[in-house]
This record gives sequence, C-alpha cells and structure tokens, in this order.
Amino acid sequence: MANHIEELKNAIVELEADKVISSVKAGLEEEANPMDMVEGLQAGMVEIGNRFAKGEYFLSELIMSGEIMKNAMALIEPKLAGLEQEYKGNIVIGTVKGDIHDLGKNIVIMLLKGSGYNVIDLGVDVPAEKFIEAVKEHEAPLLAMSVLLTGCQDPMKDTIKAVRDAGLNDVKVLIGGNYIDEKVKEYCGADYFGTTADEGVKVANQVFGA
Ligand code: B12
Repeated sequence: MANHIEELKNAIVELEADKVISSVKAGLEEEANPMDMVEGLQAGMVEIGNRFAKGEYFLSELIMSGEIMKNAMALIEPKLAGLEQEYKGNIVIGTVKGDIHDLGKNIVIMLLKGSGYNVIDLGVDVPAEKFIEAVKEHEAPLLAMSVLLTGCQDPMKDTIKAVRDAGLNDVKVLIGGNYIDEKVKEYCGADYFGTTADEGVKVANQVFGA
C-alpha cells in the first residue's frame, strides 16, 4: 500500500496525469485509506512548489498540477465525505482576498462535511463583506479562512478586523494553510489556526462541543 502512495506522489510530481488517475483508481479498488492518498498527492504538490520556487517548474506546470489534483480529488471525494448525518452546525469558509488557491480548502470542506457540518463555501479571493454577510445570514459560530500566499496575511488581518467591527464578536475565526503558525494567528487576530484539514475538524469539534 505504501508503494501506491509513493507512486501517486511521484506521478503527480512528474505531472503524469494518466498515471495519477490510474493509481487513485487502483488505490480505491484496494480500499486504501483515502486520506493516505490525499497526503501522497499533497506531498507531491509540496515538491512541485519547491521546483517552482527553484525555477525548475513554471506557472504552466503549477496550473497543470492543480488540474491533475482536482481530477484526482473528484475520485477520492465521495470516500472522504462519509455518510449523511444530521448537521452539527454551520461553518462559513473561503480563501482570503487576493488568494485563489482552493485545493486545500476543498479538502478541509470535504472532511468537515464528512464530520457532519453544514459548510457554506464562498470560494476564492473572498472580500471581507462577503464573509460578514454569510456569517450573518447563516448565523455561523465558526468562520474559516484558507490562505497559501504569505503576502495575504494583511488581507486576512483586515478581514478579521472587519468581522469584529461588524459586531460579530462571538464568531470564532479559524485560519488555515501550510505556513500558518501561532505567530501568524496572533498577528491576524484569529482564534485558532490549523495547518492540515484534520486540525480544522478538531477545531470545529471544539467550537461546537461535538
Ligand atoms: C497548485 C498551486 C497553484 C495553483 C492553484 C490551483 C488551485 N485551484 O488551488 C495556481 C497555478 C493557480 C497557483 C497560482 C499561484 N501560486 Co501557487 N502553488 C500551488 C502549489 C504547487 C500547491 C498548492 C496545493 O494545492 N497544495 C495541495 C493542497 C492539498 O495542500 P494545501 O493547499 O497546503 O492545503 C492543506 C493545508 O494547507 C491545510 N489548509 C489549507 N487551507 C486551510 C484552511 C483551514 C481552515 C485549515 C484548518 C487548513 C487548511 O489543509 C489542506 C489539506 O491538508 C503551491 C506549493 C505549496 N508548497 O503549497 C504553490 C504556492 C502556494 N504558490 C505560490 C505562488 C507564488 C503562486 C502565484 C503567485 C504564482 C504566480 N507567479 O502567478 C499564483 C498566485 C495566484 C493567487 N492570486 O492566488 C507560492 C506561494 C509563496 C508565498 N510565499 O506566498 C507556492 C508556495 C509555490 C512556491 N514554493 O513558490 N498556485
């Protein structure tokens, strides 16, 4: 099984779309843990990011990797979402203004849905007003934001300030992304942070007392 995950990681790093899809299908047939497959793909995406940073890959490769990841996730998603159950509560989520990365956010959404939450997805490049509107409309006790660009810390900070200025003082704010840490959380004024999708579920369970 571990071989499969390694194969998946290498295939996405080399942008071998057909191999990624056939590996995912083989994994699903063998009832591999879907989260292990997601982690394999994610590890591959980190390596793609490293190659991009070193100038070995260009924007076209980033775009291609995003497409491959999306197609692979479409196959894995039904296994992650789990069984329908009564909602534990509403969570509003979106990628912060200026940032259009959404593959990680979509995994967080799948896990939250699979854990019984009703997730309102606002998409990417979400302005503060849209977050505020949705939190009010859905009376959501938890607002989650995704961010991958380090340059988007200030928009995140401004969004949280706008949420508080709108009188939404009870809503808990969770920020997530692979570079987020306690320092970024403090800087932005968030209540919680998470660097993986399952940390997001843990925070939700804490906020909703589930
Ligand atoms: C694919 C990709 C793209 C795709 C995105 C496609 C899409 N639909 O999302 C495209 C091509 C559009 C893209 C564009 C750009 N990208 Co890009 N991209 C990536 C790449 C290679 C992979 C990201 C990814 O999808 N990973 C897989 C997913 C599953 O993992 P994840 O996103 O980390 O999500 C997990 C965790 O972070 C966490 N998480 C995420 N959100 C949340 C939310 C909550 C609430 C919680 C709890 C957890 C959580 O849980 C997720 C699952 O476990 C990264 C490399 C990297 N190391 O991240 C660069 C990277 C993020 N991109 C980068 C850059 C620079 C750009 C561009 C500026 C490039 C350019 N010159 O135009 C643009 C920015 C566009 C914009 N305005 O946002 C840099 C950012 C550097 C920085 N310091 O900010 C990176 C790090 C690459 C690099 N090493 O240089 N990119």
